[in-house]
Amino acid sequence: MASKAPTLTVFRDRDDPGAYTWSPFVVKLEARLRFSNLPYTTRVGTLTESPKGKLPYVRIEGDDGQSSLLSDTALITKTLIKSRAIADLNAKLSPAQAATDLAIRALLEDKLYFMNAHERWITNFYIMRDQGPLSTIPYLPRLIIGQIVYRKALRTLHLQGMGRYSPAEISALRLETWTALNALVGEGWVLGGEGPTDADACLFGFLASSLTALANPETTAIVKGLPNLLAYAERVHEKYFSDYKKWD
Ligand SMILES: N[C@@H](CCC(=O)N[C@@H](CS)C(=O)NCC(=O)O)C(=O)O
Repeated sequence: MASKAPTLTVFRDRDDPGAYTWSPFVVKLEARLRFSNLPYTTRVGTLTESPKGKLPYVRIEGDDGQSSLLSDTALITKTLIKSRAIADLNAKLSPAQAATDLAIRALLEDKLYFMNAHERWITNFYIMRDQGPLSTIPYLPRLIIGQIVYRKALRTLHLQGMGRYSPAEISALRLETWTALNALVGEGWVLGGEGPTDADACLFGFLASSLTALANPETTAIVKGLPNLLAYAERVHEKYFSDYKKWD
């Protein structure tokens, strides 16, 4: 499978080696790398250095000394598959299974993500500001940057559509979504095969970040009440992330 492994650095939202970050996309990427046994190191990144202005991004250094920065978890995965640094975990899926895998990722990344964003940036804004991603900024500038980020979150959620639902409607959507995901995972992987696929990396990313972030108490309570999802998260943690601090 693998050609010579590149040296990989994952730039994350948090400088806390040995801990999950609050970003579901960061955990998704780390899970995807671990599913393929590709070693990596982590560092804190900034949105301004990220090629697409989002976290995570990676630095890939080849044995020819060339290095490049790359954003977007799906594009990073595809690039690493193409260079044969990681296996294509979806290669053996039937077209219908591949469509399901893609649909699950879209549900998480393009729908649930915005329910999370509402819970974190609107309902629990002060936790995000003072204990979450903005907490490393000195207090006075943090107040100003916090306001800018809050207004940006409101605008984004309105444009995306999630912001037009009432908090009660978002809560109902959130419960419906996590309950549906709970029905997907039984004893094994999302698609029921012998090993994980891309949808598993994504689901675990959303689960671990939801279980460890302080700014989504409603989501944490929902997930903790769904036994299949909780058991799934624990299985993946034990097998692939036993060096990381687990959720309480
Ligand atoms: N499609 C991207 C999404 C990444 C993403 O949305 N990351 C969030 C953190 S969880 C981010 O960087 N948000 C900052 C912003 O949008 O300004 C991926 O798969 O990497």
